[in-house]
Amino acid sequence: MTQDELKAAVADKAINEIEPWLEQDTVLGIGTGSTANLFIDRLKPLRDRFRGAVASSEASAQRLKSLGIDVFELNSVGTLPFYIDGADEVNANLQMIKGGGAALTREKIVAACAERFICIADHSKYVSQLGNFPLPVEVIPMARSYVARQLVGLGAEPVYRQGVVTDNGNQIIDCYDFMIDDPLAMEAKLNAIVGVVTNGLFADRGADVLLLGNQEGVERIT
Ligand code: ABF
Repeated sequence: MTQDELKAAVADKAINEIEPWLEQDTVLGIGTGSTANLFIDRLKPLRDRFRGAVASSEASAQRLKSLGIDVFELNSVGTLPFYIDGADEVNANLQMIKGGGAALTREKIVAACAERFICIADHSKYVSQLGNFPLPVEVIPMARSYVARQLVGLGAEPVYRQGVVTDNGNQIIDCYDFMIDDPLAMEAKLNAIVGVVTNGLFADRGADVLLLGNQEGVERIT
């Protein structure tokens, strides 16, 4: 199977995972990226079975709306039963690096409100140690150089993602050459730097279920 076929297979499995729980008042948390997009597309035939969705990016919100699915502001809904999203890397503890698409802050907020985080990914994302994928850090623009210097102090090679403005009006620094031994501790350290809005480590709130596509099928890891 190609990588796209694997992504489609995990999107199908995610539909199976949530379908029995859909009710008329259900609002789903929906992520961002190519795997999440495949999941969104599969929601169309189910759209009359649930109330709508909260999206982690403008792009996902537009895609949902184009399929006739209502999109709500997070502040207008309570807890979400599920958050379904992809990842850039995920380890055996279901801790992740996310934010390659620059939506990390909203992804983290929506994930925080979800009872269950279902991560959907093809096997290329499954790693023994997080950090080969450059870790994104969202920063307040005026703090960018200061934060970059602090990141060097932590052992990273920070690179400003030129030309990218997040949905929140901020900038992204990607941390290269930054293998992460202790994701929980590093997530907290990065969050403590003044000017950092969020970092792309999802360790404190990792996934609850990983649907991992490989050549043998879709593995369900909890
Ligand atoms: C979101 O989309 C991000 O956190 C992550 O950066 C990316 C994964 O995208 P894809 O599914 O296209 O690989 O989940």
